[in-house]
Amino acid sequence: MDNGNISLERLILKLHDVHAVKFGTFKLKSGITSPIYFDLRVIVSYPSLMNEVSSLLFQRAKEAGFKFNNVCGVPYTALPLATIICTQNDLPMLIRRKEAKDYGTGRMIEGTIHPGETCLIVEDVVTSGSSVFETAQVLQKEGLKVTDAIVLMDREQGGGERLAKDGITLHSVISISKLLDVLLEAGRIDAEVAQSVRRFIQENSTFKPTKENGSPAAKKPCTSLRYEARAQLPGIHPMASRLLKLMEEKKSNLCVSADVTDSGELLEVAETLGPLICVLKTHVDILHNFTPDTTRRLSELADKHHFLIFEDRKFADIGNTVKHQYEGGIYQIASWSHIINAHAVPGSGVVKGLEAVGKPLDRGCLLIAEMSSQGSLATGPYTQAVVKMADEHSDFVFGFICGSKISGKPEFIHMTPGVNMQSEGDSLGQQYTSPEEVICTKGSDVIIVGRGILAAADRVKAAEAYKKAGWEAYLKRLSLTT
Ligand code: 5BU
Repeated sequence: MDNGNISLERLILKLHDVHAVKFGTFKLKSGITSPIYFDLRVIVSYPSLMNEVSSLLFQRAKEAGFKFNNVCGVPYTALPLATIICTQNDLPMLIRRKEAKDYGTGRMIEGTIHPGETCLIVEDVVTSGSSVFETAQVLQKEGLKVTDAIVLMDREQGGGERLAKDGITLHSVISISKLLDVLLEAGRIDAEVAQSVRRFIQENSTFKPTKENGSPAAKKPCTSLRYEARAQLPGIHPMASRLLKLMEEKKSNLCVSADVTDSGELLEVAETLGPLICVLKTHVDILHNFTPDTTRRLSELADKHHFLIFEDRKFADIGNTVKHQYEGGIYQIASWSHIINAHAVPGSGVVKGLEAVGKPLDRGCLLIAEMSSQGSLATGPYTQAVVKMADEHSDFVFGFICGSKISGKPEFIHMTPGVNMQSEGDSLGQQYTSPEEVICTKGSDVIIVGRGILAAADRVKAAEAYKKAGWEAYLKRLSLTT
């Protein structure tokens, strides 16, 4: 165990000692009843605790490795924490006023502002991320850049994802999972309490766009940029640019998931639905009669009907193995699939291995950040880590498989499976939403539809309906944000 871990555990116990974290039944601002409550305001009465919290916050910022020129605490609890960080590390501080002065300058920020500089935000507890976001907006209005926020306690209820949508990475010192583990091990709480808190957190993500939780994501539609404008962004990945242009040309954000087991049928789907789609997704290993001729003819159809091929192989091994899986074997995926996807579980080696094969062939990769299936473990901090991995490998990674817009960068493409206009799910855990929900409310870019089209009596008619619904949702999103 390193020193960082030792002091983190000690800190958690101290926070519990001073009742900064409480267990019981608490009515929150939102009206929801919570089994856990944080009151970090009490720590101002404990100077050594204030120093400890401040140094762990600063240490976390250093570990995250980004650069900043100023520090601003979210009023009020984080104000003294920001002060300590700044005085101890010789950093300029900015103070955000809660209300503008009605005399003098009327300014919302106190301190010397140098537009173009970066300001780190410090906060005590994050639930939905809205307080951090409001502070960021005020700083950004003054010409400051806000890319990162540090928080002592992340309640893991969607604040990180919500901020990521606005281009702010949230770094936390203590996650609620860590807090529960430490308190449980120290005998401060029992397994039942820990379990009830875990359940509460899972069931009350503020990021889920429901009316009940009044999530900002529910109220605020996402990106206002047109696909064609995003295609022109400087530095955009060529595959993202190609896809965005193609979507605008064909007026289609529909990817058909051609989950058929016969090669002839796959080619027929490509021939008949090709004109209506931007991407054709395959699972080549479910074909019972695959030959290299299948993918040769599929490539011809992709050229003829202007769509991209996406082999949904979900690479998830060490770099050296995925290189062989991508390039070789019977399927030789790299030779015909424009797009592939990968799980981030193995760490960045998986992307490096795939990139070594795919980059010279001008291919692109999507990272699986969330899954549509019930009980998926790809949520919260995992999803955030995937976004970070994509940022670090944007030479090859050009987007995500996800349920909603998870990155604030318009260069990244968001593709969402689990779309069906007739059904709510299947008996094996698949969960469906509508094209409108995916594109307009959740801000994703591409709908991925399998059985919604394949199981229809008339596949062309069904594909036309999904194409229309997806495009109308995109136009609605534009109209709501312009
Ligand atoms: P469906 O028939 O629309 O349920 O098919 C969805 C397709 O998308 C299917 O090929 C899955 O393998 C794929 N998929 C998914 O459904 N959910 C995910 O999270 C991922 C892929 Br990743």
